[in-house]
Amino acid sequence: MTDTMAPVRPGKLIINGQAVDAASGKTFTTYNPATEEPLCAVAEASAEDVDRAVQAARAAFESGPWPKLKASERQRLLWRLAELIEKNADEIARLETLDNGKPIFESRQIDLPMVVNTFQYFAGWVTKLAGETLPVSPAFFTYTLREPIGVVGAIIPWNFPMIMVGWKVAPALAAGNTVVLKPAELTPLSALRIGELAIEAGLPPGVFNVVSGKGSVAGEAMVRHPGIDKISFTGSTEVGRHIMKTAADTMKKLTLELGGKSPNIVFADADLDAAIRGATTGIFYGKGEVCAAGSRLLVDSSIYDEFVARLVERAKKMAPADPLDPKTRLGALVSKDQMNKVLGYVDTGRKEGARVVAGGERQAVNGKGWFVQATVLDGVDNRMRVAQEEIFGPVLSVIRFDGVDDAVRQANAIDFGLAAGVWTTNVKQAHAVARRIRAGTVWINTYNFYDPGMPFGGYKQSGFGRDLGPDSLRDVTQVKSVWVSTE
Ligand code: TAP
Repeated sequence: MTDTMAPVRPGKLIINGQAVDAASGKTFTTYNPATEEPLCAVAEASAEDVDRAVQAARAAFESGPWPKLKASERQRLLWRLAELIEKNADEIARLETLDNGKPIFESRQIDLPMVVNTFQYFAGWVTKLAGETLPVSPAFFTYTLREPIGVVGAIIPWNFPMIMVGWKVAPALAAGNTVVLKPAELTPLSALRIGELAIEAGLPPGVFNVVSGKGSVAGEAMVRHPGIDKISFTGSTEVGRHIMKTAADTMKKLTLELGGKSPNIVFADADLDAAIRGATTGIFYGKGEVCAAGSRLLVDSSIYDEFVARLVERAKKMAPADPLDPKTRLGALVSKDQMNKVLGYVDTGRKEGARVVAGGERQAVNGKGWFVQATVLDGVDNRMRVAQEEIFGPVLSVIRFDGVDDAVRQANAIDFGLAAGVWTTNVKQAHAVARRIRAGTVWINTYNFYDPGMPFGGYKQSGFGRDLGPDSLRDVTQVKSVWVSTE
């Protein structure tokens, strides 16, 4: 029994430790992609609200209690926020599924624990971030301080809203920064709820602010605001490029996590049962609205026909269903526009000469919703648009290769470099190919695994900088060199 009709509270901005309306009083509506019905009204931040949030974050960074806290106290606050997220897990996961359309299985069993783990992982780092004592000359005592950058502006996409809050906010706060976060207009609810929980956890006012609103207004105002020292962005390559140009005016530091079209390579000697499972979850997990989706499946010629036949059989069993049903594994796409974009790409594939061997159509659930069938395009050439462009939906492009060098050549023949998969039982080949692939993450005999301890980010036009892991802390800190004369 689903409860999509249960009311969702209107969303308010989180500024300076308070839930507030937009200065203009304006709101926008967020929708349930599975029912096409409105969920609630959400405060729509303008440049004025962004400015209020930045002022609050600046004051909190420069003169609030935040910079004066003992590291162990900051650690305790982050841990407390993790505990509150866990305590409210069912509510936040439900909000995420209602707002985004992803299966509740993913929101509750995968995404929510990831957010909790991320805050706990970075809470652990608070007391371990250290500078160095460097031997330069007996005439000086020389050391470095690892310091926060200041106010971090986080701009996040709609595909993993709550996970992105963890990835952007936890390391920034652990390092002593303050944050202004803008969730995507399509999916603001989980970030706003976590913002409320940050107040309950006792984070000082202004340390973590959330400004829901349009990218072209609130996002743009953040990138232009001189009071923000760094932008940490996850989203499309196109918007990332625009942000990079705009941020140059105020010389902001940047982390850009952008799009991908990741190769998932199956060699003839692979454990085929495992590879079939990996190819399927690699694209259909998260409805394929996953930046690291294994959306280009490269299969060795000698096993190609058998592999595609088995893949098609599996894809045809993956019918879209009610996202609130715990058994559902394929939810609704985030919006009507996204559904139309994805179906448009299926048509493009057909015109380019690919064959639709599974799915390819919209499939309503209970007569409604922006659902698209699990789709497999066979006979794709790596130069086609469906092989080179990010579709961001449950559409797999299958490409043939002959031998290791051809596999690596085709895998790298693309502007993106976010992730890749390699399926083989040959250990030497696995590691050799992992080195030759130009991507920020390579999964060998697995796919789509993430952990707060492992850095994640792109090569090439998939961006630069890293979320997660120790590397992410380098991206939210700066180093000061201190010279003390000892003579
Ligand atoms: P975008 O359209 O790029 O939007 C991302 C965020 O940027 C949203 O919050 C958006 O606000 C905001 N934005 C839009 N225009 C802006 C501007 N001029 N200035 C500042 N902010 C602006 O991406 P999306 O459609 O939400 O997400 C899908 C894309 O994200 C895919 O390409 C996917 O590959 C990528 N992605 C990458 C990763 C990683 S880790 N590399 C992870 C997830 C997603 P609005 O929502 O209001 O437009």
